[in-house]
Amino acid sequence: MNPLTNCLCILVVLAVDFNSSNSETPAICPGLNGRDGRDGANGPKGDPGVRGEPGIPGERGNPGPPGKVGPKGSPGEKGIHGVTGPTGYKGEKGEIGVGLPGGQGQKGEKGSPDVESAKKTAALESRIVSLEKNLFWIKNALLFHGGKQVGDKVFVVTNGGEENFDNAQKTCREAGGRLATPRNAAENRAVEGIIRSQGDSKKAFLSITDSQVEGTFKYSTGEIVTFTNWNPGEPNNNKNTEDCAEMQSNGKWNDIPCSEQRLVICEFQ
Ligand code: GN1
Ligand code: CA
Ligand code: CA
Repeated sequence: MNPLTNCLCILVVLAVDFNSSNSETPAICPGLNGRDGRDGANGPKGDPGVRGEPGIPGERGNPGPPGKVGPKGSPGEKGIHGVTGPTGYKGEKGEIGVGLPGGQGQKGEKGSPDVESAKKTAALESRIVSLEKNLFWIKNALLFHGGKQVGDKVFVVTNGGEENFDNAQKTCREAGGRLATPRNAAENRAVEGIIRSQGDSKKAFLSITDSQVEGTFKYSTGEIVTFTNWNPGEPNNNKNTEDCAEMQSNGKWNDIPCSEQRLVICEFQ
C-alpha cells in the first residue's frame, strides 16, 4: 500500500469517530478499493415533465412569391338599366328623289295639219312594208327559176333567147337592170352557173366593151374594168373586130364581135 494512501485513510477514520454517536464502532480502516462495479439496470421511466410556457414569437418572415391566378369567377348579376343617351347629330341630306310617272292625260282635240301629215307618213310606211314583202317573194321566185344572188345583187337569164350586144343591153335596161357585170369571183361563178344551166356550149354577153379605146375594156358606167377572167391569150381583138366580151360555160372570158348573138343575162340590184 501506498504510504500516502494509508495516511489519508487514518485521517478519515479519525474524522468518522469524532462525528459518530456510536463510540463503540471500532474505527477500522478499510483496505484498498476494489475494481468498479458493473452498471446497474435501467431505471423505470420517469414521470412526464411539466409543459413549459410558450416562447415569444419570432419576427414575421418576408412574403413568399405570388401564387397562380385562380379560375375565372362566375358572371355577376345583370346591372340596372342605364340612363337614355342624348339625341344624335342630324343626318346628311338625302339624294334627289325620282318621281313616279304621272297618269295618262285626256284625249286630245282634233288633229292639226301636222297630225294629218303624220297619218300620211304612217300610211306610206305601211305601203313600204307591203312592197318589201312583195320584193321578198318575187326575188325568191326568181331564185327558184335559176336566178342567183350574190350579196344584194341577183343575176337572172331571160327566156333563153340570144341577142346581139346592143339589144341585150336594151333588154336588161328595160327590165330595170343591166347586162351582167361580174365584179368579183363570186359573181363570176354565179353567172357561170346560169350559162351552164343553159348548156355547156352556151355563152353570154358581159356588160363591158373596148369600143372607145382598143384594148381598154370599161363597164357601161365608163369605169375601167377592175376584175377580169380572160382565157389565156384573150382579149386578142381577133381580126380587129372584137370589142365586146362573152363568158363561156367554164366561166372564162373572150372578146368577140359585138354583132354576135349570145344569151342575155341581166343583173338587178
Ligand atoms: C377563136 O376557137 P374559138 O372559136 O373558141 C379565138 C377567139 C376569138 C373567136 C372568135 C385562141 O375562139 O379569140 O374571139 O375565135 N380563139 C383563139 O369567134 O384564137
Ligand atoms: Ca377590141
Ligand atoms: Ca377574142
